[in-house]
Amino acid sequence: MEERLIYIDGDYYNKSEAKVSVFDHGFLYGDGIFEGIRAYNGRIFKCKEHIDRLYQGAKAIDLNIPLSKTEMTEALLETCRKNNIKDGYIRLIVSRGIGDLGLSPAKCPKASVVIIADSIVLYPAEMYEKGMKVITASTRRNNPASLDPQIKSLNYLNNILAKIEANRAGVPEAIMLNTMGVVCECTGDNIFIIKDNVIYTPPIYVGALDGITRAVAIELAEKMGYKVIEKEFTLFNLYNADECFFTGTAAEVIGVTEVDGRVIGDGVAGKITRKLMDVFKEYASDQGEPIYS
Ligand code: PXG
Repeated sequence: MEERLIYIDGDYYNKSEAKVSVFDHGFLYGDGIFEGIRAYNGRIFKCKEHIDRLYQGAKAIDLNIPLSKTEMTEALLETCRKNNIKDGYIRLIVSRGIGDLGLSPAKCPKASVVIIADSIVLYPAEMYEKGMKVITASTRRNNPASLDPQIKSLNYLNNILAKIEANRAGVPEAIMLNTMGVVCECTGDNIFIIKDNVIYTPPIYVGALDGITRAVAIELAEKMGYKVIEKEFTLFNLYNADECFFTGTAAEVIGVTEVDGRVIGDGVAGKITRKLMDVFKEYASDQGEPIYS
């Protein structure tokens, strides 16, 4: 395959030549934001939603993105075209840009925009069939008063610490609680549980990313006739749920069958979860911003 072409601040570089400065505050301090976006069937899935979330994150960290939303969308589409993307994964990064060795963003005159359009490695197909075994991390999700998990920031150490716990336990994902013990989300996925045919997901304010796949899952589940309630719950409720599933751009919708050694429901991906997985797949296949006219 030809080498990937990476967008950096308006120019395209071969993957091997695509480099940013070691003085970029994204590198020095994790100062910046990013989005992980999917393309299905030659369309960017939920393009506007990802762009909107990026600009909201920028607002929250007081970062001025040097492109309009329209220009950003065009850059995304063009990067996909240059890489012949039909189905793929797009990583959009906006860093604070080049500054000096001090913390202050005031020393960074211009934010930097990077777009990578590549393929994506999914969880093994078998895991979608059989469901996933996971653990709860001892690392708590960032307190929104310190660093709001709604900001998809370049500082993912909180999530990475939880992921290390998952790796050590030999499972692919970890559930994260807030400092009060309320279930928030996972390292890269939102979480849902189902009890007596009602679907529950934590409200965003407990400390979670306002996931775009989460919103789609809520919309589709409601269209299917299920009641979806945003409500706080604890591990007790999770262990005793009939079904559990995760949502995320990378994972899509995936069933969870075991948490901390407790079997969820009857130990296979639940009935409602499986229906939702199918409905999601169908919905995602013909939605989004067309890459090729
Ligand atoms: N919570 C967190 C902390 C995330 O990072 C989600 C929830 C799901 O949100 P979306 O909007 O994607 O439904 C995320 C998203 C990766 C990767 O490469 C991670 C995400 C998205 C895409 C790729 O690990 N996390």
